Amino acid sequence: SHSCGSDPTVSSLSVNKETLQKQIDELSTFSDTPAPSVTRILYTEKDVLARRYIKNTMAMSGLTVREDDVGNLFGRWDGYEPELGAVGTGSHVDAIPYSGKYDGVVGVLGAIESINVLRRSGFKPKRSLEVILFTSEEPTRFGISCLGSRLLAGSQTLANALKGTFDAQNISFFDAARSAGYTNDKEELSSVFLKKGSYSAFVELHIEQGPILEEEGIDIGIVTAIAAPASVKVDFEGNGGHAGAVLMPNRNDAGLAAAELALGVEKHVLESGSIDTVGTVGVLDLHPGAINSIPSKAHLEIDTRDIDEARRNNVIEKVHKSALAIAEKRKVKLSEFKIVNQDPPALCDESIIMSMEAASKELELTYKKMISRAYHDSLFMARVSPMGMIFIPCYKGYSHKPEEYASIENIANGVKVLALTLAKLSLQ
Ligand code: HGY
Ligand code: MN
Ligand code: MN
Ligand code: MN
Repeated sequence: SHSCGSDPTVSSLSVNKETLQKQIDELSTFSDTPAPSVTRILYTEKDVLARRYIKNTMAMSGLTVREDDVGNLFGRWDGYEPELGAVGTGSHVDAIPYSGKYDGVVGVLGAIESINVLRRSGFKPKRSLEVILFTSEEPTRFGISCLGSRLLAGSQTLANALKGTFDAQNISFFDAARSAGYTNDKEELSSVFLKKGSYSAFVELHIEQGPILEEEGIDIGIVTAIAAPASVKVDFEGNGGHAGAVLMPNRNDAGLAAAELALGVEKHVLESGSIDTVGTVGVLDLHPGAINSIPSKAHLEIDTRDIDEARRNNVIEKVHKSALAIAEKRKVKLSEFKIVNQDPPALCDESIIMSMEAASKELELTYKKMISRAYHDSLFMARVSPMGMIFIPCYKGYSHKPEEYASIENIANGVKVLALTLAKLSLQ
C-alpha cells in the first residue's frame, strides 16, 4: 500500500497506451468532416457526443463529474484534505474546421489517464485533483476564444456580451447552449465564475503546435509564458455593381480595400522589429461573392499576437490607421473596426515550473523551457490560479490541420510528467 504524503515512485507510473490511443481515435470520430480531419464546433451534435464520451471516461476513472451552466465539465478526485484548494488540469475538445485530433484532446484524455496512472501507483492526493474540460477554447462559432475559461476567470464583460451574441446562422449563444442541454433561463452567467482559491495550481498538457521539440529531439516543453492574442473584425462597404459595365474610375471596390488591408496587416507585423510579432487574416468574406459582381461588402477577421503586449497593440493601432486611410483613398465605408479581444500575455508560475523540471528529471526525460505562441485556456486560468503548461512534440509542428500528429510514446511521456507534477502539487 502507499503511505499518505509521499510522491509516487517513477517505476510505479504506468500509462495504458493502448487504451489512451483508442480513446483519442474514438473521440476523433465525433466530427462534421471526414477523417483524418476533425471539425467539432461548440454545442453542435458532434460536440455533445464528445462531451458524453468524456463524461463516461471520467466516470470510469472514478471521478465525480459535474457541469456548469455553459458546459465546463469537472471530474474530481477528492483528496484527504478536500477543503484545500484543488489542483486542476485539463484542456478542450472543440476543434476548428478541418483540423486534427490532438489539439486539446491530449490535455483532456491525457489528464484523465494521469489520474488513472496515479491511482494505479497507489498515490493518495492531499489536495483534490480536478480534470476540467473547458466548454469551448476555439473562437469558431461565436468569435470568442477561450469562452469557458474566460467565464471561469470571472469575465463580467463576456457574461454581459453573451446576451447579445449570435453565430453566423443568427442563433443566439443561449439558444445554442440550450440546444446542447445547458439551460439557463435567467441567462445569468456569474454562477460560472470560479470562487476565489478554488485551485492552488492549474496545469495543462498540450501538443506544442510548433516544430522546436521535434527538431531538437527534446521530450518535454516546459512553458514559461503564453503569448498575447488579439482579434479584430473589419467591414468595408462600397457600391458594388457590374464587373464589366462600371469603369474603373467609378468603382469603390470593397474587396480590394480588404485585400489592401490584409497586406497592410502583414506589413505592420513585419515592421514591428521582432520575430515574435505575428498576424494573419484568416477570414475574408466578399459579398455578393459572384465573379462578375464588384464586391459591395468585405468582411475580414485579423488574428495578431506577440509575447510583448504593447508591441502587439501598436500593430493594431497601425492597422486601424491603414483601414481609415484605405477607406478614404478608395471611397469605401469602413463600417466596422471591432477589436473582439486584446488579451495580455500570461506568465507561468515559477514553483509549478520547478515541479515540472523535477518530474522530467526523475522520469529521465529531456526538457526545454519555451513560450507558447498559441493561446490556451491556461491563459485565463492564470488570472485565478498559479498556472503551468506541459508541451509534447508534434509532427513537424503541424496543428489546426488534419496532418496534426503526436506519437503515443510522446503522449505517454507528457502524461507521466503531468501525473508526477500533479502529485507534487497535490502534496504542497
Ligand atoms: O489559436 C490558438 O492559439 C489556439 O490553438 N486555439
Ligand atoms: Mn487550437
Ligand atoms: Mn488547443
Ligand atoms: Mn462584421
